[in-house]
Amino acid sequence: MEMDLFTKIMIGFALGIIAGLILQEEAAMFAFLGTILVNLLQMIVAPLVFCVIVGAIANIGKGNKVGRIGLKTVMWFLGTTLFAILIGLFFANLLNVGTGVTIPTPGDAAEVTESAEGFSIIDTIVNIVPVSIFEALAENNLLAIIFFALLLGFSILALGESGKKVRDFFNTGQNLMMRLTEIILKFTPIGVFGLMADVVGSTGLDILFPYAKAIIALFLACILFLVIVQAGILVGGVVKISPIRFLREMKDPMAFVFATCSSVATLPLTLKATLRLGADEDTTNFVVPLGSVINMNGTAIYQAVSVIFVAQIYGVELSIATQLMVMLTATLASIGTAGVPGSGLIMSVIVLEAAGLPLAGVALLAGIDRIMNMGRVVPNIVGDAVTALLVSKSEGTLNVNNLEENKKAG
Ligand code: DAS
Repeated sequence: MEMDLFTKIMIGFALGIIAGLILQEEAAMFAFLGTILVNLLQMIVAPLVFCVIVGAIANIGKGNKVGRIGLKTVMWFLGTTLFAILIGLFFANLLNVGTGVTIPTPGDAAEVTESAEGFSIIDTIVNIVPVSIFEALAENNLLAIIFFALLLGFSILALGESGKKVRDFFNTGQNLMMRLTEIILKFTPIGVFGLMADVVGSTGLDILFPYAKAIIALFLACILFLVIVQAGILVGGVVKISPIRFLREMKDPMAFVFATCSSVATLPLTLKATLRLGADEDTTNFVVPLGSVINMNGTAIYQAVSVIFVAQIYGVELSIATQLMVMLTATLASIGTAGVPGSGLIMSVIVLEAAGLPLAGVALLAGIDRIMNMGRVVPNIVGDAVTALLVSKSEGTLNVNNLEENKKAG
């Protein structure tokens, strides 16, 4: 029987700790395995984001109604994502998730701190428009990649029927990149082993404390986000569906996504539950699939927690300007995150890069990624269902009372 990836990562994690304890400083010889993992994750970022965004836009359909629904949907997606990041930053700072151990910054520490501080808003805006898309792809310049991908996606949309071949090309490209992500993540247990051996070899078991704090911060932030935004404001207040009923209908997709860590794989279940809750079919079929690709509230929380975790572990102070940059990048990173297991980890490459933090931090995060993924993926799908209900309500098509009818539809 094949062991699942989670079990393998946990074995790599445990063996890494044992090797570090036994070999102490000499365990540094395994550090290169962690570096290979970081390289692999960096390698996939640009093509993954590019294909995900182009595919998501090129598939949204046309017409006035779609335009109106689309605008409301995207505004709500963005608003909740920003709020999610704030909650993530709050809990990460409250628990000081990265304190308890300090790992020396790889390379020149001064350089790292300097790049974290030397950030300018004007330069960032100018850099959104790439001189060359190939350069943007080569440099993992997320803003520029998203800018170009959006333009390309809308151009494909404008081509209508004659753009079918290009659309199919990008749809296949999206699936291809997701498959490639799965393959790359198979290396995670080995990378995690090398990294844990190195870290435990040089700092002992102290790293386990920040790990525990980061996991707790993420879960608390996700729960609070679900309660305030989804259950409180929407389900209870605006849409007026009782949270109990919402949970009853959503429990299957929530349990499934918790186990599989994939919003895309959970899509059929989320669609059915949203219809049963009373959202109309057109809205549901537009909002939920789009959300499974671009709306990742839990991933946004995760990016906030992970950036504070890595900064504190390496003893880097994040200025206010850098924290603002983190918010912007984490929002975009969550949009570019594919709905497959581990993709949030891949996107943390971008967020750490934007904050000028050592990318070795990604390998540190890889050790606890599956557990973090289980937590963050639940708000990801709940956000999609709630947005569909909200948009449906605003269109006057929400039908929350007729549960039997909705059951048939779902
Ligand atoms: N696992 C992704 C999802 O399916 C998101 C992530 O990795 O953060 O939603």
